[in-house]
Amino acid sequence: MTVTETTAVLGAGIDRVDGPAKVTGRAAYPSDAAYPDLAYAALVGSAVAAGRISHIDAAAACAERGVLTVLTHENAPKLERGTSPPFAPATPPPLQEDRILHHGQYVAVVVADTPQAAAAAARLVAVSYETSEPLLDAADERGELLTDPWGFDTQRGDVAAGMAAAEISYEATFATAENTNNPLGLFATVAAWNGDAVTVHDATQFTSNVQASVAQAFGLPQTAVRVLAPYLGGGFGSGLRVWPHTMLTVLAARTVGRPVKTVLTRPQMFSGVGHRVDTVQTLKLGAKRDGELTAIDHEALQTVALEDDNVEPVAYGSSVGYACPNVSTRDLQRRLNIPVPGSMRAPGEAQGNFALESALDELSYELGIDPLQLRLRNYAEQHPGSGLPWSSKALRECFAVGAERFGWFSREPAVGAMRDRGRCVGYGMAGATYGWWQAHCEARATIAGDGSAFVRSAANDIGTGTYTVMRQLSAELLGLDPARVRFDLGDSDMPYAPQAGGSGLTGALGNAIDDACKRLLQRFLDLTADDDESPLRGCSLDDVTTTDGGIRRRDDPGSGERYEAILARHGVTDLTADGESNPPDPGQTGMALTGAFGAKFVEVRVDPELGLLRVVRVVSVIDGGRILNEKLARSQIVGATVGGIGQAMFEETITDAPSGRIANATFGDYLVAVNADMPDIDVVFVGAPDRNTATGTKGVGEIGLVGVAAAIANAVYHATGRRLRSLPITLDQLM
Ligand code: MCN
Ligand code: MOS
Repeated sequence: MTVTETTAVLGAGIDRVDGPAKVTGRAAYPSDAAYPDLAYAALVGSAVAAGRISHIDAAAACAERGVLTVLTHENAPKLERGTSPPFAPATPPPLQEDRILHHGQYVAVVVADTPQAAAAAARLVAVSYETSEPLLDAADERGELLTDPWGFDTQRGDVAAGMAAAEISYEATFATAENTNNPLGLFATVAAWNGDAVTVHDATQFTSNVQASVAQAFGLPQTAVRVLAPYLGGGFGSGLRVWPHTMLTVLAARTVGRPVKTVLTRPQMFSGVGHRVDTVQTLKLGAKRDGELTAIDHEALQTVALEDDNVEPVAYGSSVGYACPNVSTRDLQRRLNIPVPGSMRAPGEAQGNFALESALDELSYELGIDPLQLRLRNYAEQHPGSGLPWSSKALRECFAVGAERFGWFSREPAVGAMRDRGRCVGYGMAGATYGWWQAHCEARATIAGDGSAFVRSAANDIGTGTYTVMRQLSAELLGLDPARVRFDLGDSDMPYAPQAGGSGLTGALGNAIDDACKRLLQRFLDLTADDDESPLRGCSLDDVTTTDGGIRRRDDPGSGERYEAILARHGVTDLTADGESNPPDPGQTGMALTGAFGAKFVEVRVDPELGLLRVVRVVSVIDGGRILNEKLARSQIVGATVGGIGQAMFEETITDAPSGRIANATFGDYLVAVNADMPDIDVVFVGAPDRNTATGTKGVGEIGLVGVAAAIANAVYHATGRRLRSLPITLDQLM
């Protein structure tokens, strides 16, 4: 009963099942939650980045018509810090003291009858500060330096010996800018108390954790907190953590005794829901003349907020990318007076891969080896750290198929040798690996009396397609038409689910549903076990298949029964089973935990006089294990490629010194890649079902972004001879 093949229901891809609700406006996003008597909160942010509040005067704001209350550190009740599951650590609880840790830190919440009244009164809250000099720069040595903050550093072999054995050595420093996630949907929270229990509608990628976190912060049992998050207007990682505005909304609603809604402003989205940290990275490589790597040494310094535990393995990725015997990777953090960071699509890999894949490109020129050949020369046949076999790896095929589709072999190897109508033409490529972050997940499956299915889990669909692929998967497992399966998510009353993050939800949830459906089938077989009237009498799970709305014998596909017939005959109204999935244990499976792989090929054109850079073609070949819905998976890779182009060429969050204010916190000033910047994006999936889990999927949400920036920078070098080691690549660097 394992689903590993492409079937009529799975693979090719059906349209999004939530599409009609979204385009007709029926899909209720968190900010759409409506309550009679709803009040509105507006948040006041600190105007300085460091120091303390010397005086705060809310009298003028309180006196405004329609204002219900103003909460500040002087009158806010105590809040505990929320829960900290991996990759979604709790943020410091708001309004607990007079210290200021960053610009934009919430110093007051104004609650009023209308959003307009709240926003107007928020401007009347008078705050005086005792300012101290903020730490804003990663290079500022006064900021505390954390080494190996999460135990991710890796050490294998002997890097010094590897360097000594090298015939050619390489060292360079790379820098990547701070980026901001910028989902289109402004994050919002609506909180409504009912006695001692609270319902929270929240913009989140992790419903179950908002429930646990709010419960912990407010000293409630989890059963007193219900979190609803059926839709999210994008997240790209910013919805992984529970942010202060969520806690403040719950607090405000309790204070005024009415439901309260908070919708962040766009500038607050820059300081209040995380960002991709900037990095400075030093990369050293040692190699033989034939291209064999003898040593990799990667040290990455990233920034982090004061009193925060953001996690971002930047250098770490260099330990698993290639088959090098001597590797050291070290991640360092500098604590600064900056807003709390968070994950942004492919956190860590996005920055670290840029350094590694740029460095390999440079090395290939020094060695006179084709960049693609250099990657193949160092192909990791086993997981380089553990030596265990991969549970699936088709990176070689990614390279081969990509090179073929792109026309890599027609590339003129010399720098600046390719021209077209006055433009310098460059071909660049990069390899991409993504980690494996599947977490414990639960699901519940029911077959109703009419033979239709009802499957649920507290998981999230953040625009990815969870609703669709889980309905498909359930239909396939139970042998039902997808139209007869209702799959629902986004409610913390449903079985626990981990974050839609780390590209791990499809694996975690898919395998939990697989387990639930198998247990459900077992319950049916328990009913028919000694049922003389059933053709399934005595059958075990291994003896049957599911199709046409019921169960059939494998040895005699003509004999079987529909679910409703079994239920009716036994006088049972419906049957339910709970299932779960856990990360496979390499100690038991003998296989490494294996994420997605990819190969990126890019063509750029550079105007040699104006420095104008255009990406004209991207070929992205991905090994995502078994693909559940190719249409949606492709959409993931296209979207992530757009994000990668943004990272490479446009996105840069700029902090003003010494105020610590984000200087470009609007869509007018913060550039993202738009339609007019988009090249032709060709996406291909290769590979086989992953052997580590029942459903055989690997994540595809982030791998599409990894490698795009390096491939672009490498293509720029090929076109122009300019080696650009800092992102974003801007016009002035190319003049
Ligand atoms: N899929 C598939 N076959 C697979 C794996 C995935 O068909 N083998 C498809 C499915 O449609 C699935 C989607 O790809 O819903 C993403 O699955 P997965 O890779 O498991 O990623 P998650 O469900 O964990 O989603 C999170 C991931 C991350 S970490 C970020 S960041 C991100 C991303 O997804 N943010 C997104 N994609 C996004 N897409 C949209 N529209 N909006 C975001 O904010
Ligand atoms: Mo994705 S950055 O792990 O939500």
